[in-house]
Amino acid sequence: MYSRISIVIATLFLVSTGINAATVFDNFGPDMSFDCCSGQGVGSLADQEIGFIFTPSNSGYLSNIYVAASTLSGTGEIIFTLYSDNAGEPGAVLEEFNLSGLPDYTTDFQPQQIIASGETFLDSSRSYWLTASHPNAPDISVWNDAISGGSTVAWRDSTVTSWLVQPHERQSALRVEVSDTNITIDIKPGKNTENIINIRKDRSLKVAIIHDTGFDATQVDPATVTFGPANASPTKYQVRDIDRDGDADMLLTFEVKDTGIDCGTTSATLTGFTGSGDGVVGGDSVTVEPCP
Ligand SMILES: [Ca+2]
Ligand SMILES: [Ca+2]
Repeated sequence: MYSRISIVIATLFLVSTGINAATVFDNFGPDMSFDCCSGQGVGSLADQEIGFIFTPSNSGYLSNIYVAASTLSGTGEIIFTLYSDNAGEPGAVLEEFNLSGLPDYTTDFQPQQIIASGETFLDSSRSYWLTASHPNAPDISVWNDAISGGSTVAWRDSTVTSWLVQPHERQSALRVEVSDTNITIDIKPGKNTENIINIRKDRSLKVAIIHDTGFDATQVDPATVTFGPANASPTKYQVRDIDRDGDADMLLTFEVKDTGIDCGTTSATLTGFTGSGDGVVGGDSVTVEPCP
């Protein structure tokens, strides 16, 4: 299914922009700056959730989100949820991201990178909502504001069954990046589908980019590939027919310690570019052991 869609989208990009579209929404200031000392607090009321609507400037598969999130009290966790837009308010949940270990509010910190699954397609003719909520209310975390810009926010708490949508003088800090093409990757190709990674014993990890209808895996430039929560670069690569279907796939090797895969990791995403500059993204599940 995705192969045909991918071809169409890649073609549209070449026609419409001529370049790979990476950043499709960004309200960070120079050097990823944001407001240290203003933001949307979530968690103070049970299940409070707040977010704003944005429209991507180009279409593509969601690969990365950057936010600035901090903790005011409690466990330092926050949940970001991406929704489709349903007649001016958040509709269906498209993807959810949990962040933990947030830095303290009003301190100087780097924005957080959230690596998406690569499966969610963002359409530039549509709008989307990204909201923040707290898994442990009444602990409070903060989605820090951008330096400038207002927005339309949607808000709800446990006493409100529907969304309240209203204008707001601020906008939360957000960068959204997409890739043109969703690709099929196979972590530990040929092994069982659980993709078990022993983080004590395994030193290297093999990941295959599979040649699919409409996507030639050998077109990926290995030098542009990053993998896992820590954006590891491959230590080596080779072109081989991994799935034995007669066409050439690409096999990449990573050092496990470079990938950032750890207890709590349940999937890993690979991104890269083809020689002609199209962004590619794909994900696969992992099972990490030994873990408590
Ligand atoms: Ca596998
Ligand atoms: Ca093959």
